[in-house]
Amino acid sequence: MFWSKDRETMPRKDIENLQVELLRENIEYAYKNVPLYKKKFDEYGIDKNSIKTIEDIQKLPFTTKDDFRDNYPFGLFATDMKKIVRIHSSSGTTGKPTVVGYTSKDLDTWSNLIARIAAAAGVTDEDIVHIAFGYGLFTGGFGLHYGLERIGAAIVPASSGNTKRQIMLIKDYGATVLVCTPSYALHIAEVARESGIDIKNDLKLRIGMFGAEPWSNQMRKKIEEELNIKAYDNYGLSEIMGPGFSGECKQQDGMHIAEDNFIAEIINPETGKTAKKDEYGELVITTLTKEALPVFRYRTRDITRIIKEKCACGRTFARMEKPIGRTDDMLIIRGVNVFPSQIEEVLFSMDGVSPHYQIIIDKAGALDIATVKVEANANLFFDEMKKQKEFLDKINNELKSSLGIDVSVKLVEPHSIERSEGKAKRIIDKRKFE
Ligand code: DLL
Repeated sequence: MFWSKDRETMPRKDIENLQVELLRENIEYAYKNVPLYKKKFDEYGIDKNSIKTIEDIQKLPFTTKDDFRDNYPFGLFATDMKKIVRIHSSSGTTGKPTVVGYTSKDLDTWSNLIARIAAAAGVTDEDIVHIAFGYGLFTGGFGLHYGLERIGAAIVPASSGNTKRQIMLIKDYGATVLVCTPSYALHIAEVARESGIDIKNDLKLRIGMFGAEPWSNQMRKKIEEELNIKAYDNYGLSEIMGPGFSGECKQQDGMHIAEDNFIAEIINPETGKTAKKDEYGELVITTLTKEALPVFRYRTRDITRIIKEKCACGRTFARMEKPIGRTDDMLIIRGVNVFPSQIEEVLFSMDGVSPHYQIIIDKAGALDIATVKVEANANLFFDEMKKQKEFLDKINNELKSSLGIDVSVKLVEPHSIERSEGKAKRIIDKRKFE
């Protein structure tokens, strides 16, 4: 299903022409209204005439999280506060949060972009949508809310917390769509099962729209089986708007990027150079229609790749693959680069472990050491030492053959890893406390 078919099926040439036109306008707009961009563009000798083709975007300087920090709280806003009607911010574990603002035009654009990804996942005005993202400074709750409302669905703004109550509401109100993080979806399934709910018969859920954290295709399979739904991924980040940047269609084969509102690039995170076609690298995003907060070449630190081939659904917008992780979360274990998501894929492909895990990273000299804590299934021979050892050896071998490294795996009791109601805390990096 399409929300804005003319746009979503534009010939690629027209998409690029539109991007060039909007980028040129946006450079002029930011130059006039944002001191940081005036300074950066002067330094780089950039004006709108520097952009003739889409590749010319590579002439522009990057924007980073530090630019947001240095201009905290409102220094990057391009409009005066009178025009700002909403403020969100990213959680940020250390230091000041990243603050983002929206004009009413921005909120309108945002709702349409969410409506687009929801329609692509098959949500209609007949659906009852349970939103279990936190409503607050986080962009997830309010972002999804207004877009789904625009589709005409009935929204249950449950917000996060109190999982048992959430399940009661999902059941009693007959929710057909669940919106939250993938890790919370699994937790909801777990608590529902334990509370004696027969998910297939007692619940009416049919679609999940999950995002805000990395999750593997194996995890998707688990969620789909456990909740008896189709689970669709969507991606975004506060700095460029929030959710709505990209989302999956029925093919579940990459998230279509709203290329009429953003330019997406992939760069080599070390050199900053544009990656080759189909290559993995860091996603860099330029906004084309944001009024309150235009951002040029924002370095997301998320590692993914972009596929431009036409999708079977008919959309021409390029797709991004599920991000495999963040550059900040990449481990170098004995010289091998590893992302936590690769460890997740191996764990989830094994019978006997539950989908709850944590990776603890420490340093021994110059080397990173990773220990994976994973919960055994309740019925996994917890007292039988020999069988347990055999099982651990099997996981270790599996990890070694698929990642080429040794990680030590610890089986822990069911329920001993903390469940999250928002983004799961998968990585405990002890190196950062040194
Ligand atoms: O997480 C926006 C969002 C809300 C997206 C709801 C989707 C649904 P932030 O809190 O600023 O914004 O965090 C952004 O989360 O840079 C990624 O590292 C990660 N992330 C978001 N979506 C995905 C996804 C929201 N689908 C950061 N897959 C991003 C993998 C994701 N990582």
